[in-house]
Amino acid sequence: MDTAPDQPSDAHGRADDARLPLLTAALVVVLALLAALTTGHLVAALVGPGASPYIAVGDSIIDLSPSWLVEFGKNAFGTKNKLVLLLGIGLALVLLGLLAGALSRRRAAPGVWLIIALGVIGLAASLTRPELGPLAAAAPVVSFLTGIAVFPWLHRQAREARHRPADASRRRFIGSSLGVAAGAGVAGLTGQAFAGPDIQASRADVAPFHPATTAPPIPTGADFAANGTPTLITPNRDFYTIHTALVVPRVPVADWSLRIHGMVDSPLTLSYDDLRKRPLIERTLTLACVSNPVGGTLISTANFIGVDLRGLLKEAGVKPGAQQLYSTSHDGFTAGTPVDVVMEPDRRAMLALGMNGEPLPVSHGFPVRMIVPGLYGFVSATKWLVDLELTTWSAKQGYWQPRGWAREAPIKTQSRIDGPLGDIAAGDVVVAGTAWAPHVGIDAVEVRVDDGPWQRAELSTEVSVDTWRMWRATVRMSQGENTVTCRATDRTGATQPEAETQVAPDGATGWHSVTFTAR
Ligand SMILES: Nc1nc2c(c(=O)[nH]1)N[C@H]1C(S)=C(S)[C@@H](COP(=O)(O)O)O[C@H]1N2
Ligand SMILES: [Mo]
Repeated sequence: MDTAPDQPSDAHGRADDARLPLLTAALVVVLALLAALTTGHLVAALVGPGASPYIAVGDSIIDLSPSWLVEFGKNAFGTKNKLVLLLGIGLALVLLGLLAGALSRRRAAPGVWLIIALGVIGLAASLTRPELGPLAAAAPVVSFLTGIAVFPWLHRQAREARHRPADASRRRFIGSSLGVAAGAGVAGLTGQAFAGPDIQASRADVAPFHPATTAPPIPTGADFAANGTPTLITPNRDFYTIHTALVVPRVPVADWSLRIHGMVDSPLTLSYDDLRKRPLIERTLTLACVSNPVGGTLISTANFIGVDLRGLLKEAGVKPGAQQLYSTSHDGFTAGTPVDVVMEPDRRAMLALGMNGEPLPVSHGFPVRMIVPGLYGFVSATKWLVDLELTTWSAKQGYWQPRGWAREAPIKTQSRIDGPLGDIAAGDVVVAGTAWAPHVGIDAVEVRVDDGPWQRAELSTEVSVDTWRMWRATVRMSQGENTVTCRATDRTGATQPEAETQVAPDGATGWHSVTFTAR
C-alpha cells in the first residue's frame, strides 16, 4: 500500500492505516504543550515570573478555590500543597494531551482546539493577575503561538512518518520531536534561571541597616533551647512562611514605592529611600498564623528593623471615621487591620525593612512588610507591601474575609509542649515548651501528667509582652505512657480554655497534650 501523505485515509476506507498510533498522537500534543509552556515561561522571565501561563493559572486556581478546598489542600499536604497543585496541573495537562491525542490521530484539528482553549485560559489568567501589567500578556501569547505552530508541524511529520515508515520522514519526525523536547528544556530552564530582576543584588544593595534604636539584647534565660524549645529569636531560614503566591514576588527597591491614601489629610507616596531616611527602630516581635493548630509551629520571633507605623500614619493624618488600614501587596494579597489598634501609642506596629540584621528575605516580604504585634498575620502582616488605604470596614474586605475568616483577629493565648525529644526514662523528667499571648504577655504556664494535679512551670525571662515565652517543669513520669498537658494564663488573668476549636475563623483554642513513653 502506498498512500499519499496528504490523503491518508484511502478510498477503500482502510482508515486504521492512516491513523497515528495513540501514543504517537498523544506525544505530539504533549510535546507541543511542553514547548508552549516553556517558551511562555522564558518570556515571563522578562515580563514578570507570575506571567508564566502555568504559574498564572496555578495562582488563579488558588484565588478562585472555595475555602474548603484550600483548607483541604493545607491539611492534606501541608507546606507541600503548592507543589501538589503544580503537579496536579501538570497531570491534568498530560491527561488532556492524551485525550486530544486520541482525537487527533487522523486530523490535527482537535489538538488545535485544545491549544486554543488552553491559550485562552492562560491569557485570561495572566490578564487578571493583580500583580501583572498588560505587558505580561506577552508570555501567554508567545506560549500560544508556539503551541499553535509546533503542534500542526509535528503532527504533519508524524503523519508522513506513518505513511513512509522506513524512509527519512521517520527520522525527521524523531529528530523534530527530540529537537522540540530539547528546546523546551532549554527554554524552561533559562526562564527559571533568569526569572525576574536580580533580587539578591537589590537586597545586598540596601544592607546594612543602622537602626537609631536597637532592640535590647536578649537576656540570658530567655529560652529553654537546651530542653527542646526553640531559641527566642528564630533564624531567618527557620522562620515560618505563609503566603498565597505560587512564585514569591520579586520587587527590587528601585521599582518599589508605597502609597498611603484614602481617609487621610495628606496622601503620601514614599520611596524606599524615604523610609530608610526615617529613624529606624528595631523591635523583637513574635508573629503567628491563624492557621496554626494547637501544638503547631506556625509562629516565630525575629528582630524586625523598620519604621514606626503609627508615626507614619500620624504624618499622613488619619481622618476621623477611618476604621480599617487596608494593606495591599504587590501580588494582590490584602489585609484589613483595625485603625484603632494600629494607632494605640504602645502597639509598636511597624513597617519592617529588615529582619535579624539583614534586609527582609524575599519570602518574608522584601522590600517592605507590615507587622502589628498581637494580631494574626492574615489581618496585619502584609508582605511585599505597596499600598496602605485608610477606609471603612464596609468599603473593602481583606483577602481571607470572604473566604470564611474573621475580620478582626487578635492572636489567642496558646501554649505548646516542645520537649523532651528522644528517649525518656521513668522518674523525674524535664518537660519544656513555648507559650504566647503577643501584646498581652504570659503570666503562668501549668502542666499535668494524665489526670494528675496542675503544676506550675518555670517561665523564661520575659523579653517583652510582644514576644513568646518559654517554660519548663520537672514532672514525674511512670513507666509506659504518660500524657502531658499544658495550659497558659495570660496577663489579663485568663487561662486558656480547654474546649478545642478549629483554626477557622479566628484561631484554634484548646490544650496541647503529648504522650511520652518512658522506659
Ligand atoms: N503578600 C502576602 N502577605 C502575607 C500573606 C500572603 O499570603 N501574601 N500571608 C499572611 C499570613 S496568613 C501570615 S501568617 C504572614 C506570614 O508571614 P511569614 O511568611 O513571614 O511568616 O504573612 C501574611 N502576609
Ligand atoms: Mo496566616
